[in-house]
Amino acid sequence: ATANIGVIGLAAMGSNLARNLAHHGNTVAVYNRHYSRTEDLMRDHGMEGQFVPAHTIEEFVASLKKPRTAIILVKAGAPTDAVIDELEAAMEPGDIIVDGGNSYFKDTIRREKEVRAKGFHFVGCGVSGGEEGALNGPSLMPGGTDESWKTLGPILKSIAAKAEDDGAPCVTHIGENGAGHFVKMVHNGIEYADMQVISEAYDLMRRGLGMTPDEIGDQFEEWNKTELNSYLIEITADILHEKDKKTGKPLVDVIVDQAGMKGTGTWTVQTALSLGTSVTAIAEGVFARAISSQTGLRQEAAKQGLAGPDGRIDIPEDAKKAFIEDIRQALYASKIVAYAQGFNEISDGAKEYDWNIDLAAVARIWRGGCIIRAQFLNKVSDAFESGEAEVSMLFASYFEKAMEKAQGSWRRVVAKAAEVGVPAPVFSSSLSYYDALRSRRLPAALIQGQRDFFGAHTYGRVDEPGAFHTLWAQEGREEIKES
Ligand code: NBP
Repeated sequence: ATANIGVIGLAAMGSNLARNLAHHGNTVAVYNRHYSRTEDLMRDHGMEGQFVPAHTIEEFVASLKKPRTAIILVKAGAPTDAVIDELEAAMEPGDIIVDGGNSYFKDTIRREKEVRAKGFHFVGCGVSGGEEGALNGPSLMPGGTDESWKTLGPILKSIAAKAEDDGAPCVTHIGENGAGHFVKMVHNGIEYADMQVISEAYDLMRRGLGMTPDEIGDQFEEWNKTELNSYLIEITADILHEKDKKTGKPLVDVIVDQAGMKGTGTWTVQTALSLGTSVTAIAEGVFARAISSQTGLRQEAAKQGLAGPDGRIDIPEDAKKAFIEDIRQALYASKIVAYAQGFNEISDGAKEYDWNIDLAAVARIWRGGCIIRAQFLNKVSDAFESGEAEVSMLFASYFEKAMEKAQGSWRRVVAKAAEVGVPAPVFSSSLSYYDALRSRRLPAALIQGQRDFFGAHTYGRVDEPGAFHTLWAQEGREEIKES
């Protein structure tokens, strides 16, 4: 046996990760169900490092040094279970099975339990950064035992992206069993919100202010020099500057306006709903994609010609610049809310599933390699590091100040969007979330009254402990104390 790590599944992600491992001095056993992919990898990239190609899973396992460590990169779901079964049959207790696919964290919790019962280690590892990241340095979110981290940690550190500011590898041991895939899921949820706030800013400049994609691209380029500096802002500028080869039009204008999704955003929201965590910015990001793809509904709406203003923001030329700055501030404030909500979901998940997750470390490993990589994650990790963000990122002094500064702009933008009829679901729901947090008293008191009225669900009183019920049907409406 010569290989210190193995990769199973050599489609886009697996072959790139295997190459990345080989580039960093690992001897990599490689195996794919159909040998043709293994052949392709060896033919096209075999000279890039040390690979040990295998025709069968037994051959693959035999080529691994102990403790044998195999990273699975096959389609999430049943294919992953099938490969785990095959590995278990060929491996020995003490060996480490790593699932690098986009698995649902509850599947990972189940698999970890089953695999551990047979004496193996199981690591569910979130991998972010797409194919490019897998090759040149992803952000990695492994969950599993401390013991498996001892073997796996140095290997993962060698291939992870390095943060621009301090060169730290973008990987940390997230926690036990499903913790890594949970954090990866929330990462993707935040990504939905982040992409949507950028799109809302674009829409307000495009439809609202009548700017061209080129002009807006220039604006994003400028914004990328501010606290918004991030991968997503950078690629947005590039996309907006791109011209269609066929028609010469801005490419963005020939792309169908229906956003796809693969499900991790939906999982983030479903999980938040069951945890009772408010993740409105993420949810609106997911719903915005959903409505974009409800083609029947949109076609019918177009036929009906629903009444409303035309989206144009009528402001004098000399006020335009200030309004564009308002939009930038609204984007920043909404983004901060989305991240605050995402981190709350991670905290609530950690409580529910008994994980000890270092939120500062999570923010640090998102600084490089992944899609949401951004300068501002340095501030996020500082906020968690200092303890100021323990309850919410919004309470850390840096973000408190940012929100204070942004807030006038944010309100103007949300009000203007509503007035002219440009949808801004994440801008506006984030502002509502912020205002709900600021409110000393919420109208939930009235809801409790309603619940007690029709369902005798009881309510609490502000001046006395216990549960109370009003006999609404009775004359005189007597209140009774239930406990
Ligand atoms: P795919 O998700 O397209 O899966 C293709 C691979 O799965 C092939 O190697 C295929 O083998 C293998 N496979 C299947 Br399908 N069924 C199998 C089975 N029953 N037994 C053994 N192998 C089986 O590949 P990918 O896009 O490279 O993604 C791999 C994983 O990484 C997925 O879980 C994905 O969600 C995750 N991920 C992807 C990205 C991305 O940007 N693409 C990013 C982050 C995470 P075959 O060649 O023999 O058919």
